[in-house]
Amino acid sequence: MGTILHFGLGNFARAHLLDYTDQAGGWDVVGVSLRSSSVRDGLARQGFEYDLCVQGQGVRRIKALRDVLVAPNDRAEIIDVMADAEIISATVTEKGYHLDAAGKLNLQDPAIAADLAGQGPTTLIGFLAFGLAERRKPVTVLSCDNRMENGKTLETAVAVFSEAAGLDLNLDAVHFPNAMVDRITPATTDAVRAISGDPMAVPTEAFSEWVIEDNFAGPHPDWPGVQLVDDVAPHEMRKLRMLNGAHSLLAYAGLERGLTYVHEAVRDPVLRPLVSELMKDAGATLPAALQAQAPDYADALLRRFENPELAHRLDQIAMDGSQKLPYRFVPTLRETGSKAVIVGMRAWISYCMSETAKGRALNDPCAMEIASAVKQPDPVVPLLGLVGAEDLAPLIRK
Ligand code: CS2
Repeated sequence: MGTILHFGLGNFARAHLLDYTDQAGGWDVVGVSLRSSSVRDGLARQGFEYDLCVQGQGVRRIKALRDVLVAPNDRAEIIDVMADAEIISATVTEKGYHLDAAGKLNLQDPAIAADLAGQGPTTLIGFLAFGLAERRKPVTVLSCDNRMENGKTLETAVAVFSEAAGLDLNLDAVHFPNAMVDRITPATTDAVRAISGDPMAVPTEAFSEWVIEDNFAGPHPDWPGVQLVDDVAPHEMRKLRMLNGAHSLLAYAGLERGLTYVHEAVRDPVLRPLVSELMKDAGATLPAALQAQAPDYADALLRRFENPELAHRLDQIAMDGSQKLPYRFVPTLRETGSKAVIVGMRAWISYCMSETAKGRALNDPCAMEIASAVKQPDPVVPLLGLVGAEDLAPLIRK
């Protein structure tokens, strides 16, 4: 029996890590919501169990969640659980790492600055730094977010924060394996709630994948189907550039064409060949060993995207472009000059401009920077600067 303390209880975590852990058995999870208590309140009303509605496979009742803590109120308890948990994991999305376009911890970020000033912690980085500083036993910190080298990046961010906070933190006994995570998990709709009858139900697809660097500090659940490997990077590249790259192209170019869902956009006669081209270009950037599998992987992705039952909204994927595009578009564009990625990047830029023109602040941690970039005579360079690609402006300008 072991405990996982998991930060970020969005739908993805409840369809991925919690499903794997529930199936493994013998472990339980204590969840942490960093901001609101709504998920905790909803789950607490039903004993922290919920329905996972797996498309084409029916409903699974997930019971691995033992409790949910809410950061603003339960700080001391979170630090207490952190002192003994065997694994501390996280799905806080790309923006939850508070990094700049170069991937370094942004010490000026308001939430990080507040944590450093002792007004928190409220961020994952703050909780890890303060919690690990009080912990003596070895522990595994497992990032489950869509970033290249997510574990290594998190380790560096925690070290930089701890130094800035003057904490005496010895990370030798803390292992931060990299991991690639995959399962398409849309937001829950009223239709899904109605069908399952569970207000906390989570919809997801049958497919799932989890590749983890074999670098644990101690025990871990016997997660069914998980691949433990020495080097996760090729798998991260494959997934972030092909699946997530295609998703972002479909999101911005699909919204521009007045579409709503992924399954509509992937069937669009203009977007379909573009998506295939993007995945082909991205596949060409992969290490040789994975290039041979890329065409079959691309076909499998198209079938997953075509699934109308998932009702995966394009505007959900369009969020946080400044955090997502450095991994999804920029490497493929740099290495191949991909015309399909150029279309995607141009669609993101016009998305930023049209949303701002409609007076809507973007759902993006760089919303303010985007709003001021859009007002510039030439918004291309400052916008590309936010994703670490201003030097690619000549390629993007029409
Ligand atoms: C999506 C991802 O919202 C998005 O940005 O591209 O959540 C995607 O569905 C997952 O990474 C699939 O594993």
